[in-house]
Amino acid sequence: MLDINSIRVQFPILNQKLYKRDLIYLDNGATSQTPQVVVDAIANYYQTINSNVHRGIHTLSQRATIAMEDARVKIQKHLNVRSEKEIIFTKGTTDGINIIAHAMRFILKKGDEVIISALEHHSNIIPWQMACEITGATLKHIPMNNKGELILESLDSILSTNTKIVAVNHVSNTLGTINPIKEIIDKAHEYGAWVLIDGAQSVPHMKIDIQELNPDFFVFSGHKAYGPTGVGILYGKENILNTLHPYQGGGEMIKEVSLEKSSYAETPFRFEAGTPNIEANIALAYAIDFINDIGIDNISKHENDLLDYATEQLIKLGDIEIYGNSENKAGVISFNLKGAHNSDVGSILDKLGIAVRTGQHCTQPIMSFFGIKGTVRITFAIYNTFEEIDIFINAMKRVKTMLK
Ligand code: 7TS
Repeated sequence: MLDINSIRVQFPILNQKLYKRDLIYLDNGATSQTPQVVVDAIANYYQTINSNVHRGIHTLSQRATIAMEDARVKIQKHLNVRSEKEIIFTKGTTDGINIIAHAMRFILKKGDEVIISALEHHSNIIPWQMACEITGATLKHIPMNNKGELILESLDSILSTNTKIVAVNHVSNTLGTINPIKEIIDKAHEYGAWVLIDGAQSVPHMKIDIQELNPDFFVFSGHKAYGPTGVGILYGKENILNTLHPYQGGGEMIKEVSLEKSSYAETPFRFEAGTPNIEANIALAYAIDFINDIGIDNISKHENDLLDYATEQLIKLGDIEIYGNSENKAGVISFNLKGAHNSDVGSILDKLGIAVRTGQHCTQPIMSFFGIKGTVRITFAIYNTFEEIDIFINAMKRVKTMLK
């Protein structure tokens, strides 16, 4: 049995009152909280080894370099990636997708096709629209059904030898749908297309085995996985990455430079121009340790139990419409109280000490699909408890009497 209280004490931020009530944090899909070990890792970096990496002959610089490169190896092992050269430090999921979509501007041409899905976050839509706009390539998408599941059968008719890349998320941030990415990756590979997986909402919640899944690119954000903001990871296959055009030019990403022309370094440095977010990169490895100390399967199970319980209680409450009813679903519930505006529900919950997200969740196409303006969304992390769900449901009872 997991002792959630012993986990909660590692998150000082949770131990506070908002409007005289205990804070209940149910907005983990936007940003998860950071355990004390991660906060300490950041402070420790500045207190002991702060200096620039990969540059210095002096001891502090060497220590900072070793700490950051050790973090890269820890993340490599955690995702079961073949080589640490395939792990690139980025600013986050958005940055990782943009690095690849930008490189595709040098590859795509008229007649080529890019496939996304109806379930994507804007960060996995806009960069592809921009790449297609510049190159004349065509953007297509895998549609979804009323449960918020991708209609995989349609992929056969959308894929062709013109498809150059398929970019889909692993878990929908708005509906919680867990997409069948292994099938999507295998099908796309039959046509010789690359696949990018947006793992922003899966890495914190389930086991990821890159060598088994075999995507060409995989991205996620540190701040949704108990790590700091401003750091993310782009995984890419080494042989592909070394052929891609770098996103930004600058220090550390070069082999040789003259005033006329330069050659680029190999991955990962090819894509890490300039001084990186050193302390956050190092601290992300501490977040990975935190996850592994609890066990990712234990985290998945606890969040699934919370999902089942909260879904059941919300339905019992009545007058609730839940969006996203896939059999295969992670700890995300998007809903509306019938007749009430999502932001009114969210504002009242906030005054009752409960943090939820409201609105479109950067997924306007999903809102259009359901013909709605937005939803109230609750998303779980390992420190959430069944008692918190009970308090949330009681708060929703109050909201209902106030707004109906
Ligand atoms: N992809 C998915 C599936 C996401 O959920 C998010 C952020 C992103 C990409 C972008 O991540 P970033 O770290 O680069 O900003 N999702 C959310 C959310 O659901 N609420 O706030 C941010």
